[in-house]
Amino acid sequence: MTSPDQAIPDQQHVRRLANAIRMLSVDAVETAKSGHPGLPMGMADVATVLFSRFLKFNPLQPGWPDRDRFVLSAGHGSMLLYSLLWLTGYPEITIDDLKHFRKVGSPTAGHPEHGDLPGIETTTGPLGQGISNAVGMALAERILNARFGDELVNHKTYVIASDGDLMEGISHEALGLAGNLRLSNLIVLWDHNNITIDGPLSLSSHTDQLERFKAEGWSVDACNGHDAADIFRALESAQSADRPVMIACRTIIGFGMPGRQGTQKAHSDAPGAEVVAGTRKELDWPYEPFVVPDDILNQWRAIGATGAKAYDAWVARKAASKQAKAFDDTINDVIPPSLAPALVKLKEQLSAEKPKAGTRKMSEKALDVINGELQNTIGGSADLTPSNNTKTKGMIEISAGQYNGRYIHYGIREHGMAAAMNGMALHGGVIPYGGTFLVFSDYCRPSIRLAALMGIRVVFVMTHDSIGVGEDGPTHQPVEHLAALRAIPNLKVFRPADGVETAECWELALKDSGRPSLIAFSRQDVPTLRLHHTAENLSAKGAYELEGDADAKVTFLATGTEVSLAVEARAKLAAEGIASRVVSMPSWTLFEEQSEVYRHKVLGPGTVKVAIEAAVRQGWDRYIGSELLGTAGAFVGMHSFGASGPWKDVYARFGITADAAVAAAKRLLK
Ligand SMILES: Cc1ncc(C[n+]2csc(CCOP(=O)(O)OP(=O)(O)O)c2C)c(N)n1
Ligand SMILES: [Mg+2]
Repeated sequence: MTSPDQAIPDQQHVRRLANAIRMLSVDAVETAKSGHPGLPMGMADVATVLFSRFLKFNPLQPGWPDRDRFVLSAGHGSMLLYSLLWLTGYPEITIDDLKHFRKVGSPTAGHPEHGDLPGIETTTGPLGQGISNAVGMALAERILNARFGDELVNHKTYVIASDGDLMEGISHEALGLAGNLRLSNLIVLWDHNNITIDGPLSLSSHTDQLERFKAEGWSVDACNGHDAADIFRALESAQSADRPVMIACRTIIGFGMPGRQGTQKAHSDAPGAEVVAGTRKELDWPYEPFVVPDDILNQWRAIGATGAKAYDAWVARKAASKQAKAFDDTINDVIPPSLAPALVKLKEQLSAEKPKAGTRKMSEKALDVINGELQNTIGGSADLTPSNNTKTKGMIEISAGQYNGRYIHYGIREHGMAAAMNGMALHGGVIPYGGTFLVFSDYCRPSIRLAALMGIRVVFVMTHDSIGVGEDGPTHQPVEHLAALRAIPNLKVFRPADGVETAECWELALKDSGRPSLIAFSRQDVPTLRLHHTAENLSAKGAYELEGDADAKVTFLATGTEVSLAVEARAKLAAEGIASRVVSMPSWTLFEEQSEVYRHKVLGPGTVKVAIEAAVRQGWDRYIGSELLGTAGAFVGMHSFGASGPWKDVYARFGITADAAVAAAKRLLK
């Protein structure tokens, strides 16, 4: 509700509503013989006040763009969320789903999985991710608010975060970002129960969280998390804050579970029949498992129904708004049909002009076109803007109170940036892309993994993609990263060879609304290789023959900057009368999705294979054969960390050269 009822909630009333959450959680965990009852029981009162008095939501319209977002960052407390979804009347969740908590095929997974049920705004479980996604959601809200005004976009993001969420390093990045951007629509409810798995929080932390948040520019407050009036007071005063708010809710973990409450024993595990019976008694809940008496259920359903009025009013406002169509297009992240021809034009221009440049610069050229055609791309970088080439002409910066821009300075917060981008994509209405060095993809990896798991459109721009980084040396030279990223299911990994492939890969990344993409770009210059213009996106199949002879004896397989080495190697072989072909493989991910016939043909049956990539060999055996089985082609690439020096010297030092590829081919032909 936008303007919460002023009446102070009645303690006993809230307690009884909350006890429904508590017992459903206990019964579900007991039935599953696993799970986490402690958090749902501890935070039930807080959640009840939030859902009944503040949260703007409509279970019958879970996709309502102007709903408040509720993020259970401490995903282990999933039964809190599932109970609330069922109690408030989301039609997609049934009492049977609660009975099948943590069972294969049930939407009530151990931790909340976005997409399994409406109302699960993001996938949580890896601590720290949810609170960081929430920063992105709150930011997306402000960006859209700046564009469409209060009448269409004016909502809050609420987070329940646990001790663990706040101890994780990523939380530091997230709250620094939120504080700097002064996201006053973000409210974090910290489950301040002083307990973690190993025991009292004091075993591992004495952080003064209130001071910490304050230092990052947040407004802070504290309340007794079992006192309805106090919770209400804190939440109400948070509504008008001029900065993000953190409320420390002092709670007792496992509230109502005899012998376990207040201790780490309440955190997880089935309590057992005796404790369950004791809890029923303690909470004065004399009903069968999974039974919520009508009076309580009806009250919960009434809470769920309250938001319909606000929803209807919003629908009416939108219908009357001149911006209705623009808003719908934006919130649905429609890619305008003009994008494809604009990128084709760029490809044609590049094929004609043949620039010699780093693919990161080519990425900027593609982004110039993209950001001109799309209104909802939001760029950014983790303090490497001039290196990542992520900021294009005329992009206005987003800053505290100024949300009408399109570029975010995430600061030196790679993990926080990746998680915030996930949150922005989940919110909808913006398509985030953000950059750092490929070597620091490790710093983003848990969030990249979650983007892939959720299947959301986020574009991770990773420049300086090999030993071609040069002088900065092995700390800055990725070698194992491409292999590690290719191992993440549902992540599209791209490594374009030149400006033309770069434009193609960008198009493929943006067009796919159901998957994240990661594009690796070079620092060092490469020649334009696609000299014959095609309107067709040749990168769409993941790999294709760039050039070749019909009677080829050798196939060079390469990605990114090494494709030009393959082209050079082919010319050298040709001079010796040996026919060969060059296959560019900008995306293994997409190549693997092609028909067997296509893949077979592209790989060049009957030819010897030489793979060239300035990265570790892992994965290449699939295309060139196995050394162990004696069927191997050759691999020209990295077998160790890199070295500091001018990039050409580093390539020579590790034997990644056209001559090495030629020698390898000849060896195989013998
Ligand atoms: C990144 C990450 N590390 C470890 C875990 C395993 N884990 C789940 S909950 C938890 C900490 C429990 O303490 P707290 O966050 O305070 O939750 P509470 O027990 O109070 O519910 C840990 C270590 C995890 N889920 N995510
Ligand atoms: Mg805790």
